[in-house]
Amino acid sequence: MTFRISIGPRIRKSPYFDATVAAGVTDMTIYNHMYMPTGFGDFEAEYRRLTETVALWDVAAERQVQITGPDAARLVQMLAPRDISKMKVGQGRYALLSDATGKLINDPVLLKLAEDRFWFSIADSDMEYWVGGVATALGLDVEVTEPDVSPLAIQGPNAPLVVADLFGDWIRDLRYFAFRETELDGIPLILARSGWSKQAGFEIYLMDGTRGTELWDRVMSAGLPHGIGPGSPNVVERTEGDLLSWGTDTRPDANVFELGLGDFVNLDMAPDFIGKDALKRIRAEGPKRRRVGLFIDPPVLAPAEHNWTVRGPDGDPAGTVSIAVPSIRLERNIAIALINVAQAGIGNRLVVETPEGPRDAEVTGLPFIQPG
Ligand code: THG
Repeated sequence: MTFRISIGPRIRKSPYFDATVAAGVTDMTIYNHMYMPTGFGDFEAEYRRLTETVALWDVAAERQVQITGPDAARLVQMLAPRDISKMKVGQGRYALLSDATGKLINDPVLLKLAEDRFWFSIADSDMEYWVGGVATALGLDVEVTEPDVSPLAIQGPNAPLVVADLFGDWIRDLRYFAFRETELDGIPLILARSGWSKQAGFEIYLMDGTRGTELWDRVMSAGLPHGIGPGSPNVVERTEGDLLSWGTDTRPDANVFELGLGDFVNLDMAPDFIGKDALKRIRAEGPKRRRVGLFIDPPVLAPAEHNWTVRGPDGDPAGTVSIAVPSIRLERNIAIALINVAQAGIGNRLVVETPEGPRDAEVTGLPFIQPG
């Protein structure tokens, strides 16, 4: 069976929509109520571009939740389990959002644009309502909006060459997640060193949604000598490098520690934040599940992200696979799974219930491939 998704105003088009159609997009998903390309018809070529040359991605669906006003920093600190007091204007951070029970409800990148202006560059959940709701409950003097801002990612080992040709050599001095407001042929934008891959990369935050095609075409032209082509967030590369995909890897009830994100929370700092008590308790008790890698026995699997059940050798439930793919660089099936701690030891043998039947698997550490 094949079916189509009806196009209507409830699902939004990215400013790069027309450009990606012209570039031959074949697969789309919906993320933050917006179409987002996931394929251009030749997965292997797209993977090679990302890992060997450079790829251009429409990630406009990574929407911004903007917080402005006198209480902006207070609100951000209440939402984010990291110490933001030392963040300077022009810096970014990976800043998880936990609810009061320690559950991961989004894992945005946080950008500080001014002392009283921040963006959460969000994953696929409705954060504008959460942020606005918390501001309302606390009676804070802020405005919470979704601005006209649309990220375009340039990812791959040649990304610095393309971006230096477009903007100049200063881009080489940007630290990870740092950004600068600038323009290109009069197109207003922010250039950041970031992106959802383990390759070198930059993101352009377009600040005028009417100029998406112009920007896409300009970057494509600059990238041609460096081997650029269209691509999208890459399921194989991200699994090899262990980048978390919120909503795919998280499970509705998974907390920050189970997901292996403890390095991104500061439980011992003075400021309060939502989830602090719960996360302290979870840390003290120890998480019940752990995010691990699995090597799944041959033959080659079709990529799948449909929560396959994992069992112990006696058939007892052990957890869930969130993503399983054939690794192109390792030439074997790899998966990311959330596994009960007792069965999550490296080298432990488990059984994965795939749609083609049970498959033996072995627990391994993450990431599968170290960057660099
Ligand atoms: N860019 C922008 N917005 C985004 C994403 C992005 N919003 C949605 C989603 N991606 C947010 N999630 C992540 C997850 C991981 C990373 C970035 C965004 C990431 N992690 C690095 C890692 O795990 O190695 C670095 C983390 C660190 O050391 O601080 O880059 O991609 N605009």
